[in-house]
Amino acid sequence: MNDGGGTLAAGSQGRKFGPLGTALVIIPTYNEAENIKAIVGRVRKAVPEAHVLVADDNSPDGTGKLADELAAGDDHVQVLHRKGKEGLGAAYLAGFRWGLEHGYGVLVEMDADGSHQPEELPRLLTALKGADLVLGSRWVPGGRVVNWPKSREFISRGGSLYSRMALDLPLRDITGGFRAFRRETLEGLGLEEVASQGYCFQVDLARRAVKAGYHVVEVPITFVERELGDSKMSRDILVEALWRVTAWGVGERVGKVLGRADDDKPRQPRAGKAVPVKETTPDTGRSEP
Ligand SMILES: Nc1nc2c(ncn2[C@@H]2O[C@H](COP(=O)(O)OP(=O)(O)O)[C@@H](O)[C@H]2O)c(=O)[nH]1
Ligand SMILES: [Mg+2]
Repeated sequence: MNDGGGTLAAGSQGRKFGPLGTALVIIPTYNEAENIKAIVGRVRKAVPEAHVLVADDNSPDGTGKLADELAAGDDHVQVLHRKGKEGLGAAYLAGFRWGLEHGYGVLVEMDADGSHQPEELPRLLTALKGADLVLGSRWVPGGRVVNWPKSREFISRGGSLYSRMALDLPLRDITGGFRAFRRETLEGLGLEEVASQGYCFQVDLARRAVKAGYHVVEVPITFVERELGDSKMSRDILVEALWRVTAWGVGERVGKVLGRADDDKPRQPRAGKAVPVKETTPDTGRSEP
């Protein structure tokens, strides 16, 4: 299904959703000098009304400086300079905080390396009109990966399957990082408690959203493996994901046995209720478009 309406994956139906505010596309970078200009340009073209925040971890290859040059010539582009490499999760948490503080209504996660195609963003945003969280998904009908070695596909599919079973999540692509959140969704996830950093950061957010009763929709995407620069995937990142997902799964089961079902209770009233959403105007400190 490629109509942007999304595939129902989890959460309640029949809800009314408020209008979407201005979107901020957060792009975490570490050594993406070869990719940053092209990816920001593609986002600006695909969704001209959206703003971009590059969250750079002081990349030794000068990505941050290139991003500054882009920002100097475009009032829709901002750069968050961080002191050093702290992992994808920490960069996103800082980017979310910045976006929420500046009043954005939609926060988007997107990689810098072209794996997530900006041209698919309008479909994610269309689906978000009827959802709390939209996941770009490789593993629902219509989704696919291009130029991935079988080994990467095996790890990715296996990671989602394991997370799905261990955490009892009705989702297909749980480790993906092309996502659109309503600000209210992020505000309800308890981000201050999130400590995960690599792939399990994505699992952690998806798990929190489902357990909190949010309406999560998966939209098929075509994921294109990077052509330039290097992947930061490492054995440590995989090990972190494996132990954290396992620990969460065991924790949930033990909690159930001991009668603590808190995790399964929605943090927010869900079914049949509209989430109050106010139209927000980002305060970027610059003149508005
Ligand atoms: N700020 C920041 N970005 C990171 C870090 N690690 C990875 N990234 C970015 O996260 C995105 C995904 O990383 P990538 O290496 O492509 O992972 P892969 O797609 O799983 O191979 C890219 O835009 C990276 O530049 C980090 O420690 N800090
Ligand atoms: Mg990548």
